[in-house]
Amino acid sequence: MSFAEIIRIMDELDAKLIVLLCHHNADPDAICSAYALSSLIKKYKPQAKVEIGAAQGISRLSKHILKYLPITLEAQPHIENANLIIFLDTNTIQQLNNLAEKVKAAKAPIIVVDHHAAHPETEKIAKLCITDENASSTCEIIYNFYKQANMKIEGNEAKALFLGIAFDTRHFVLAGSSTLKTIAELIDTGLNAQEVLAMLSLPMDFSERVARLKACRRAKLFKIREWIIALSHVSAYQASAARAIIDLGAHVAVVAGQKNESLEISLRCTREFHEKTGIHLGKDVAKPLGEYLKGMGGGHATAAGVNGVGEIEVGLKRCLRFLREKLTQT
Ligand SMILES: [Mn+2]
Repeated sequence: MSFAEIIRIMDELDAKLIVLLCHHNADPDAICSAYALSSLIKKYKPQAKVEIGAAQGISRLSKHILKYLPITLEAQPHIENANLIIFLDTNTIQQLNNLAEKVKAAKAPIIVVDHHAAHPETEKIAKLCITDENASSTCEIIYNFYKQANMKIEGNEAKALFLGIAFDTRHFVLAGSSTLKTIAELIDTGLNAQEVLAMLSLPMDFSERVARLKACRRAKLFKIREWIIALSHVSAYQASAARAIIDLGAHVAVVAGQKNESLEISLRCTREFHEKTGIHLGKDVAKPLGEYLKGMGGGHATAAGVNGVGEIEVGLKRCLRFLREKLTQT
């Protein structure tokens, strides 16, 4: 399975409009792989129009990257007129959110390019799935397309692929030997690794810095068994503040904020806390806390959030109680 097959399908269809789609809240791997693939397609089909669309916008970090790379995103990609649709970094149609209905209604064949295993439902609707679970990122797969096509990669495309790989490997921590070789080859094209890597750091607003520092100063610490739990409050940037408190050394950080009647709470914990206690912040703490606060709560094992109504003090106290109950059960 390779880029040659994509070209063959484009030739068969005499494709004039090709729409590349990224998952909702598209991350740097998604937008950068779409950008590099669009450039590669244009080299083969200079007459064809290639659009890149992302369901319900892109992530904050992706927006930041757009300041450095000339990636054009269509708010309303012309899915209905497309001759070919290609999903990037996206393995289910549900990840396309608001664009899913249009894709379902479209007549164009679908190709999936992803480093996650193809979902059985997606395999049914796709004409071709190019998936490689050994690839670090979708960008690495696109890099291999360039190699297969014997196309030189340089300039902005090289930067884009470098960024996507750096992001998905958490700045190379998760990169294996073949990924690092790819990275070395990208650096050999002449890109400045330090300079490009810096594009992945979001500049922090002044108000965010103040919010994080205030939340740390106000934190109340509790020790339950061997775990340090920090409760705090700040009127904005609760999630960022909770991350800051974890970085400082707490195992669990809960940061609340009140706006008028509504109460927002962000929860974070270390991976170690989740693994050793089995506590899932989203299911075990945020969900019941959301119900208690007459709102909603949920999230991941180590990062969760709650929206509800009530006083900060009440929300934090109840949260501590849920944690204490869970910790004394295990
Ligand atoms: Mn990815």
